[in-house]
Formats: sequence, C-alpha cells, structure tokens
Amino acid sequence: ELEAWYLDDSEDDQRKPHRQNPNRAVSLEQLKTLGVFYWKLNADIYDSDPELEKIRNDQGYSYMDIITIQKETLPNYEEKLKMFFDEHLHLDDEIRYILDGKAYFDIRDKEDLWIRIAMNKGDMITLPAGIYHRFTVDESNYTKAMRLFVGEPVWKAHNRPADHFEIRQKYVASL
Ligand code: KMT
Ligand code: NI
Repeated sequence: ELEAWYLDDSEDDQRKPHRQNPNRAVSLEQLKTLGVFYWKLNADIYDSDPELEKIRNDQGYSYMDIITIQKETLPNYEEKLKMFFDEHLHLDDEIRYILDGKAYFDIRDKEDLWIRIAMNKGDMITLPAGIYHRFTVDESNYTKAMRLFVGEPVWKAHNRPADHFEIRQKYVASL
C-alpha cells in the first residue's frame, strides 16, 4: 500500500526520505481528508488495462501522456527537477500514475506541515486543484509516470504564494 509520513526539517538532499525520528506515518484516510485519492494498478499492463480504462472513463481523464524523468532522457533535467520541487499549486487536479521507478509527492496538510507520499510502480494519485505541493525523484533518480488530465492539459504551476486564486480558496474551504 501507499506509504506517507511527515517530513523532518533538514535541508539535506531532497531525494532522501526525510523521515522524522521516530517516524510519523500518515494514513490513506488522512490523505483522503486532504482531497488526495489513490488507486493501485498493475503497471505491467497499463497499455491495455481495463481497470485504468474504467478510472479514466469514470473520472473523465481523457488526456494522457508519459514522462520519463531521468538525466539521460529528459531535456533540461536539473532545471525541471528544480521547478517540480518549488512549492506550487495548479488550477486543476494533478493526476499521476507511476509506471516504473519511484518518486515522492510532498503535500501540505491543514496545519501547513509537509507530508511526503512515496510513490512506487503501480501507484496512481490525484492531488486536488488548489493544494500546495511539490515533486521529486528519490535517490534512484528514475521515474516513469503517466500524466492524466480532464480535457486539454494545462501544466501551468503557480508558485506559492498563490492564495488569491479562487480554486485555492475553494480548496481551503473544503478542508
Ligand atoms: C508537478 O506539477 O508537480 C509535476 O508535474 C510533477 C512531475 S510529473 C511526475
Ligand atoms: Ni504540480
């Protein structure tokens, strides 16, 4: 299952787990209260997976592409990683399905504390529009992810502070 925990406050390499000692685990139930949803799928058959098809139909995830995040294949790798790790929000849900490798999504909880979500092969997640978050690869430096979107994708990230957006206020009110 999905594992999540509260981050420590060290400035050390973002790719490290940054668990507190002792670890402060966060459950799927807690993530749900923040509007984060999760599915576990068989990434070996993503090309022809009826379960994925059903989710895409039910949720209206009409758009999809695949991004491979590794130094050798992603143009401007370092720059992009830096951008992904800047705290930001989007005006739409961020939907990601890990097809291979690993990654971390960090999200803010209701008290504005960082929660780290460890994503492994087969993990699919939705971050709600308006939630502050960031992304990083882990120490394996490799992840292949499907990006899904309702309709035409809008990748624009609004770095914090972005509290004036209506979607942000709507999200905060939903908590
Ligand atoms: C984002 O907006 O945080 C991202 O697109 C993260 C990288 S995609 C796996
Ligand atoms: Ni994002």
